[in-house]
Amino acid sequence: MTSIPRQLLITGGAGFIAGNLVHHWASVHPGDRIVVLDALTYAGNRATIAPLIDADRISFVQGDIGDRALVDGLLAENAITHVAHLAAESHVDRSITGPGAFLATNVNGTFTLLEAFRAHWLAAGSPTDWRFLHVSTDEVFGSLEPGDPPFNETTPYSPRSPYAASKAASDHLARAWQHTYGLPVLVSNCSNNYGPYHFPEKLIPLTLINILLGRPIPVYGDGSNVRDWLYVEDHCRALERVLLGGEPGRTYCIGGCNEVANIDLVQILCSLMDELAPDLPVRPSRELIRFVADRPGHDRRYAIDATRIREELGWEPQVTVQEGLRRTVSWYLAHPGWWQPLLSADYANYLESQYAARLA
Ligand code: NAD
Ligand code: TDX
Repeated sequence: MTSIPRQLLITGGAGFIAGNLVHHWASVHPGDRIVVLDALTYAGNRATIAPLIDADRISFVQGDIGDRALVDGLLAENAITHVAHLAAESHVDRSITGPGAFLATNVNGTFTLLEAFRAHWLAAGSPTDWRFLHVSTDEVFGSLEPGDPPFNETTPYSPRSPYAASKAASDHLARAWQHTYGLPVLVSNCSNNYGPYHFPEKLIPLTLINILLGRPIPVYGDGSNVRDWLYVEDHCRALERVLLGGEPGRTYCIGGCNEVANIDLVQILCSLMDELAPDLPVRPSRELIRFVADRPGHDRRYAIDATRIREELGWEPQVTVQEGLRRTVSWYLAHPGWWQPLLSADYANYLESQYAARLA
């Protein structure tokens, strides 16, 4: 374990996973100083961490990870010793219609952050207990067919969407900065997350909100594509283990061991909503399911073998998919004040651009 107290920079902290990580870290390590850097793109929501900002438990800086002067100042002024880098463009469908932002943030933004942290680390005399955790995805490994063994840390990279390619590029940069400059960098590759504060463009929150609004639930293709679902708090606990106990230069695969076909997942969500939501415009909710045109290049299946992080760092998921989905449904039902403001004109335009043709 690295020394305390730590000054931790969390990039993308107004987003889904990093927002959960901010809450987790503030509660488990109250002595650490937490600084969040987030550009507040469409996916960033200050409300996710507002109680911590307003209570002066964390510092919030609105800005771009690609702004070198801003990042240099922030690292120096806050004497940052640890970075958890999660800021990214994260949605595969958006990467298909507009890949430019993915290269700007995921590739160039990560490059800028690595260079800024390297200069800051060198100026401090290259401390051995500082850390930079680059958070990535299982999508860099490509697509599995049914029966293939799950991805692990030795699986060759084979990204197939613009999003996955941009994340793969950033993973290579992170590892190269460790190998060449000795920067204490760690990389993690995780499977699909779900839970509170998830932006309603992704399958699970989109399904829940469409059910609440009585809108069609779009299932791509025949719904047989498989994802390995991990409750976001389990991911946060894994990131904590990697940041504090992982070996620089090493990669850790993180996954839920919860492979579910999309159509089965949507059916479970419909049943949970029918059970837990008091008033629904359409009941049973499964009547809203529509099979629509497939995502171009849609990866068939993802699955992670998390043996390394279990054996070396003692992590394993604590929340089953049944329990996690129930918690997630309950959270969205209890927090309309979080998600209703997200249903803006921009969001409506996004849905229109994605689904108008597919649902016609
Ligand atoms: P998200 O889209 O919910 O949040 C991303 C955050 O980054 C937003 O708050 C956004 O405002 C911020 N951001 C975007 N561009 C920025 C920039 N240039 N400068 C500063 N901030 C910027 O994403 P997420 O789903 O929480 O994913 C977080 C990270 O975890 C990403 O790196 C993603 O690749 C990785 N990941 C996600 C999943 C998943 O299932 N969601 C799984 C594995 C890995
Ligand atoms: O409306 C939909 N209908 C549908 O069938 C949407 C939005 C998705 N899908 C399918 C596509 C996928 O097979 O559901 C599955 C999950 O889709 P997303 O929620 O968009 O996630 P995915 O593309 O698997 O990527 C997610 O997990 C890996 C995150 O968005 C990435 O950031 C992460 O790296």
